[in-house]
Amino acid sequence: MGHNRDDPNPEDPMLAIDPALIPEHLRPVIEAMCRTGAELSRVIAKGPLAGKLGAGVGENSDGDQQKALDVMADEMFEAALRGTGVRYYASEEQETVLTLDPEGGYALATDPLDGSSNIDVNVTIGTIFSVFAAAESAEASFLRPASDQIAAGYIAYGPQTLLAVTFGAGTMLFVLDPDSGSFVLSEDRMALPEAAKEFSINASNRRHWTAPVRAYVEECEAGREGAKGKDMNFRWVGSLVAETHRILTRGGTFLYPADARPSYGNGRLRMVYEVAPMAFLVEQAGGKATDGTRPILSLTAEELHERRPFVFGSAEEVDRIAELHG
Ligand code: FBP
Repeated sequence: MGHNRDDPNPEDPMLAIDPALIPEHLRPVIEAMCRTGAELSRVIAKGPLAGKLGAGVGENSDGDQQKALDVMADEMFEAALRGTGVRYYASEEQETVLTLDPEGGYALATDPLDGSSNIDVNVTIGTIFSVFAAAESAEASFLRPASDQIAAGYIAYGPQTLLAVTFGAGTMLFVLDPDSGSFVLSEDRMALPEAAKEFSINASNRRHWTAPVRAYVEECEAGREGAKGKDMNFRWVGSLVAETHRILTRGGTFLYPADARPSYGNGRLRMVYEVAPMAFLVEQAGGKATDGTRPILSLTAEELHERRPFVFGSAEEVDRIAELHG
């Protein structure tokens, strides 16, 4: 890094983010996430020139296929977070929690590479992370109310590399300047529009949906002739990070509900390192996030890799979905 972490200098061109914008105690953690995100974005930009990034290399603890880039990203974040004050490191790609620094004050959970089916097709993918104050054990650090998060963020690797991050006082947006290698603030308070014109759900699962989910999608499809009285557009990228960024920017709703497929009784997305951090970011931008009815931030994970139905976006729509469930 070439700079002293105890005395960060905002002018230092080696810093990946302006430390003045980050709570002091979390600076080394966020700096490591940014530096590694910038490195990863260079690998991703090379695509096939960097090797077979989308090649299957094994399975994670839950039987999901791991791609080469999933494993590479996990190794990079784990290595970068050593010495930053992170005591416990939990990753989608690792079955158990690692102790990085027994003296550290934080527990960080991450999906190091989200949207891996999009690696080979040059569509936005990302990194998601959630930070808690470390508790007396790894379990106690992560299996607690989602409202205990002290920070959450995503890095989106798309046409631009972006960081959205919250420390509980709004959601900030940074853009990676490829010339300087630093994340530069572009919005100090993202504001998720209250009303939506777009909805997102994997429609190929329609036959497996519950009645309330089907009813909501039918309302959206009915457009101005239906109960909504307005036309709605449909979008599905297949990368939670890309979907969240679009919705934070121009509103909309996202649903990955429970459905009738075997092993989809709680949807697909993981509570600790996908659902909870996105819920924190969305709520800090003025949106809502539920499991269909209950606010995600009021829920507590019981297992590290558990799944949770996830609905988020513009407040009006998320309320309507809860009403249909009621
Ligand atoms: P990964 O972490 O394995 O990439 O899975 C998560 C995810 O890709 C989300 O980013 C996305 O919203 C969802 O799965 C897509 O699921 P589906 O392929 O069922 O539409």
